[in-house]
Amino acid sequence: MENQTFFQQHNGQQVNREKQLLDKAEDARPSLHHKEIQPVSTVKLVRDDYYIHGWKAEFSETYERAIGKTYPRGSVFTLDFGEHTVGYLKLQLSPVGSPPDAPLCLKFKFGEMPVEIGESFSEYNGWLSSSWLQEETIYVDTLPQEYQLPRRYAFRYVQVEVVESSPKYDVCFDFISCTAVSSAEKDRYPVYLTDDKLKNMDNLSVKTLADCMQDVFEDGPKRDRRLWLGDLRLQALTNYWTFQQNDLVKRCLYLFAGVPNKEGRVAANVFTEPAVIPDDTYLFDYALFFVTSLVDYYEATSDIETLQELWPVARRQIELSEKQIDENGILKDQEGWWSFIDWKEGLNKQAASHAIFIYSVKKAISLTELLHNGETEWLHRLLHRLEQAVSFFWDAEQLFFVSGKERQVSWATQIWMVLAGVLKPDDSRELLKRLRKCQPAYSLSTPYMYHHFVEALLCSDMKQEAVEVLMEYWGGMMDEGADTFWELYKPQDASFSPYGSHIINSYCHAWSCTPAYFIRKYQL
Ligand code: RAM
Repeated sequence: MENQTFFQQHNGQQVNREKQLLDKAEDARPSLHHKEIQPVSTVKLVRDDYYIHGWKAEFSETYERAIGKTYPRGSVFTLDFGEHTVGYLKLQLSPVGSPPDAPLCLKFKFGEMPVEIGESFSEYNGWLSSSWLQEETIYVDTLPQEYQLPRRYAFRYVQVEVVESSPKYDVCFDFISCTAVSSAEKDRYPVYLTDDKLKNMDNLSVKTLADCMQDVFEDGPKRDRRLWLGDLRLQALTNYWTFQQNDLVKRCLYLFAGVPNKEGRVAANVFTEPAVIPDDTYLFDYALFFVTSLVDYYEATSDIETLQELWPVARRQIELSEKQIDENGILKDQEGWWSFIDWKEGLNKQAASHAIFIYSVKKAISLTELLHNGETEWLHRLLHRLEQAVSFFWDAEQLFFVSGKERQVSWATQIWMVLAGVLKPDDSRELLKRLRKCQPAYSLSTPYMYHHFVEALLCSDMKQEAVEVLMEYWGGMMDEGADTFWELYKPQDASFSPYGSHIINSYCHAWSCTPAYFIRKYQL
């Protein structure tokens, strides 16, 4: 019955409503800022097992020297921009020798990391499309010419190959630069840190966030270049402590709200070009993060109008999630990609998702209290049912929460239970200590889940342990030469990728940008 009403509303009135929401998203579209960046040098890619993925970039010659030279066909060189860059490559090309009697053909390969230049893309056999690998071949009919590559790339290194000029002329690059783009403005909350490593960590986090701030908060400027809810939530949190470009958060919330499915569920991610369309991926946890992101947004901005307007969408996520609990208030388990939680093979997601539900309902209650919309009672009843069911997940012998039929003990489950606040503070602390001591096999895979670990430690008054994790994990990426923080990082397995190849991993990734949030919010 409830569904029927929703469907009826969906046709007509609802469609208008969605258009209004998308118009609001459009109104909050940011402008992109441009900055010209020049390479600092050329580098040689050298195999060296001491370095991450077995490749190091060794200084070859300065940029000034490199552009003073002429390049015959067959020449290959690699530019180093000295930092992670997102934008459009521009070159001034001139012929040297006879008049150019044939088109010039150049091939470019872009890499956020040395491995992307060092290894051949033709050997890529991961399961994500190889078209994510950044390369491009151009033909230039007339010379001299200033040429700008049409596609935006994310890189530090660019390999340039002169595939063809002609026997009669060589090519000279009078200048090479990148028009870098980002919608990030000014860091409004800079911190003065005495510890160099923390300071550098803060800088890299802010840089990671800035490079992901485009027309929307992208998950990664190399891949997927898309607005994902789980990533948005963490970017928004970091943004409140750095750029404070709250209109960009608002825009993203409206984008999700404007394209729900017929039931009213928000998609896990949306495409924004050429038109706004939701992806056909729906995740239990990500949908609930619409609710929590709205609360976070309101807390940061006091924008009551947005809160009022988007509350029905948030409410609907809770209603739909409520349908997935059984008569005992336990969230039903499902197979596969129904909830994200983490990139961990074999991870059972039931208990962590149940905890996320509790976490989100608690946040929603704080909203309804503000809105005085008479919905607090319903949410309290739901919360009570969910909390009652927590005992179902507790294993009194192992002293851990377990998940699924197999009663799996994972890090993710314990962490989310702590964040959901289902234990008394002392018990949460004990649980986290036990977790660190016993090291259950279902460990954490991504900076995304490590974020939640650090947050759980900080919420449990374990500041020192939180700093240790930041230093070990994000500090580990820095020791490996990170310019921005990565999508995936497993200290014991540098080649880890859930996509079958570390070449396709993103090395500037939204969900990895949160050290700045921790450092600033918790004054680490
Ligand atoms: C990948 C991306 C994205 C993440 C999803 C779940 O596609 O890394 O950031 O949110 O997975």
